[in-house]
Amino acid sequence: MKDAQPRAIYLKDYQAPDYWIDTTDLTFDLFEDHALVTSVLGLRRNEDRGQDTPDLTLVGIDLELVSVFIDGSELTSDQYILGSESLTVPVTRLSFSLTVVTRIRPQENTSLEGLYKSNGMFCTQCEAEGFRKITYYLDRPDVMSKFTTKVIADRGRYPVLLSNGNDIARGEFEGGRHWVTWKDPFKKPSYLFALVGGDLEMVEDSFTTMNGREVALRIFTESHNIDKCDHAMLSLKKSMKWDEEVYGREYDLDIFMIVAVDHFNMGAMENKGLNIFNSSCVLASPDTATDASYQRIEAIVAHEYFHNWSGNRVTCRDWFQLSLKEGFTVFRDAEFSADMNSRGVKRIADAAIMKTAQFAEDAGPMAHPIRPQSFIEISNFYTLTVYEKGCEVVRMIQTIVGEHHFRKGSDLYFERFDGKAATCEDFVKAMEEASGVDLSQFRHWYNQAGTPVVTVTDSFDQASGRYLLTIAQSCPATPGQETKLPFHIPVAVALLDKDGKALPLNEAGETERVLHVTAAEDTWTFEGLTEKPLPSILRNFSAPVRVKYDYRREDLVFLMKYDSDSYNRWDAGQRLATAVIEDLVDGQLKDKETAIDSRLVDAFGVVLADEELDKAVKAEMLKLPSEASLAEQAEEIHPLQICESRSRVRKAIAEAHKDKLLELYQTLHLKGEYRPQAGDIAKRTLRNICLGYLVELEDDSLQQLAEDQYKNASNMTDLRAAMGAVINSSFQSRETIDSLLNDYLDRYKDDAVVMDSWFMLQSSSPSLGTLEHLRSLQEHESFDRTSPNKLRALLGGFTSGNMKQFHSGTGEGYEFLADWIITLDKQNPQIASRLMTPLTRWKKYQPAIRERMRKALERIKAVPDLSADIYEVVTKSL
Ligand code: B3K
Ligand code: ZN
Repeated sequence: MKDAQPRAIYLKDYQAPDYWIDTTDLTFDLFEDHALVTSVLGLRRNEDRGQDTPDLTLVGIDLELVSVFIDGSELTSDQYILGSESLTVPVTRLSFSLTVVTRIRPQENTSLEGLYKSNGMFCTQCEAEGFRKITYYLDRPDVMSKFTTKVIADRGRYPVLLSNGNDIARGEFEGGRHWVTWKDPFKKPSYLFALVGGDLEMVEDSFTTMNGREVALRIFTESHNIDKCDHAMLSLKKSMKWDEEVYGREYDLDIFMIVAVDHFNMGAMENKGLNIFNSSCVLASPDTATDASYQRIEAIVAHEYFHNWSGNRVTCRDWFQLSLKEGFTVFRDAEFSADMNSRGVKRIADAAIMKTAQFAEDAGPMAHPIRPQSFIEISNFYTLTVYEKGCEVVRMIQTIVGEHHFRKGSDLYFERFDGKAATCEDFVKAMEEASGVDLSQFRHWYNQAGTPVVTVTDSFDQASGRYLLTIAQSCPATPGQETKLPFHIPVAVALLDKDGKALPLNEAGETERVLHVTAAEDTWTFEGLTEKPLPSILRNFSAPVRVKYDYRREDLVFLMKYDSDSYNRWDAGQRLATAVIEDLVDGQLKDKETAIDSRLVDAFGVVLADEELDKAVKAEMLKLPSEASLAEQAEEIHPLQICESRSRVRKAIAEAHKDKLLELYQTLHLKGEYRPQAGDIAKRTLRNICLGYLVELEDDSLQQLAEDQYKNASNMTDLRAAMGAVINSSFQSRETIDSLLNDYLDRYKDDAVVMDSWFMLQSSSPSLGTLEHLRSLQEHESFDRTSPNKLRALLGGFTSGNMKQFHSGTGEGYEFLADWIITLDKQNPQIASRLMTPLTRWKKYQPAIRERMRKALERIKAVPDLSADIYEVVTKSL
């Protein structure tokens, strides 16, 4: 029996373990209907907890216990206690060996956690608490052990057998079985354990480290995908080099492996020396992957590689510290991507995710600090808050202590905690010690949830030439945290004169200054000005906060044109567009005809015509705020009005600037071989944005443009963009749309990753993605309900990417989602829980919608035996 109701655990209750596991020797005997796991643990009393020998309790889930031995003697069943999720054995010595044999059924494991099968191959996912589905263990990250793993399987079916570390021995058994033994010389927690067994091919390369050591690099996939690994390999080599140059971190084993698997709950996993990846985050070729996938692959390969130090060599003491490894590693991968591509655009893209999705999380029922104080199911805390806001917190530390001290702090942190399990506090202390900067107040970022609001007011006194900038901060209440203490917020500002030039702010002539906002309210004085400047606030998104300043629309137009900070220049455009679209939403609600503010349309024309503007930034500036972003900023969400108003503005921009859009579309056409490089990517992105606008117009020749681009595309980026343009256009016939969809299907039906987009393009299309259409798609032969990627494409595309259809009718979309959640909860709780997120935001919607969303949640809540994952989210949301 499981606990009747899942219970919360608290950070404040943390206790060190009673025992350490110095060595872990595992043997896996893999068969077609089960696997036998023999685990030999070298245990030692944690003497900090006493000299006595209390009973040892190990955790285990869904295991069939076969036998238990202590120091070689088998225990009888009255000598141990077998709980529903635990095994307790008596202890009489300070150190001893425990052998446990269990039987597990990877073939029946649909949760994709622990050991499972994907397309006939064995693979594992152990973070956070999946190892307990493999064997009884102290499955907690502060227990670090040296692992040796022997894998035995049929040679024909599973010629490749992998685990962490180096392979030290291999051999054959009679009956066609073979074995390989792997030894990992580094201590690690169980969540970093990995095993793979399958019929895989590999590409191989090598990297010479800064100290001249040769590391073998291997990427494994099913044979039909073996030609799609080059980009991941190149990304890996770039990451290894970058981590040496920027952080002084060298790789430590003789071999680094990546395995691509189709069925995977998230993007990838940083298992020591054996990263396991979702195929969609590894495989790329010009005609199967878009520019966006190329960049995502580069970023994720880097992220997982960087974990080798920030996560593996130095790990987390407990799961409340998750942001210690994730926030820091996201920061590292963001900086890597900025160095490899366009820094300005990377910052804009990251800020956009924060402002639409993370701010929404902070404002929702699951809001938590980057270091949560409690959780029911840790899987629910792999969130944008822990990852992306965690990254922003690390970035603020760098802004506050300076780049030089930040690097000294990171060196100190790695040195001090190498081979150990650390806490967020340890990280902050290392930064404080290395820099001499007091971060006491800054620590509130780790404890307090919610997005701070920074309200800026200013005044200018002509006679004295004095300009005053007053900054006040506040933070809304979040569940369990009614009031907040003031944060330490670094706010980067510049002051623009009437020609748009940034004024010098000190003797050295610097034009940007970081204001350290620490009080509830504070005022800064700038002397010697001759006119009232226009402030450019929170440059480069220097803190994860909302800025309130009473910009006039002309001011925003001005900033769009002159601000030298790419992020703020973009943000000014987003603010203006949001305000204009909100006018239209208001008008619709009041049944009042409202004209589109021409200043926005004109400003977009200026952006289009600006020859100086970096193309990548220009592309970003030409995107209207997404529906999700408009929803996030609304007091009360009126989804259908948002969709309609936004689309009206798109049409108006297209109409006003048709010629310029067409001219850009034509001149940006790239000839020659596809290269996933920043310059080319910017051109393709900009060109496809132009296409998106052009198909808003009822003009046969423009509609033809999209169709022609589909037919002539020489790479997946252009093909997918053209397909999107055709599907989403109101002026294309169903016949044309179907013929393109069929063509795509014909070409790509055997490529699972490419087919994900086929589903996603349809489910997220406001015209095509109706409930009826979704029901037919879920029966399609290329759909696979056991594949998280397919589920995300179909359901995520609909609920998060198709505001119009998800909210249309009288709640049928919510009931459809609820049905899926209830089914999926039995199969794969982690995926079910993720997909439920859109429903949890019900309180922000207009009353009729709110009520229907709540009803769907209530129905889920009433289902008996919910997983801890769904139970936690549903009870916190209602
Ligand atoms: N550490 C993994 C995430 C594991 C999620 C488990 N539910 C991937 C990453 O952040 O690199
Ligand atoms: Zn990570």
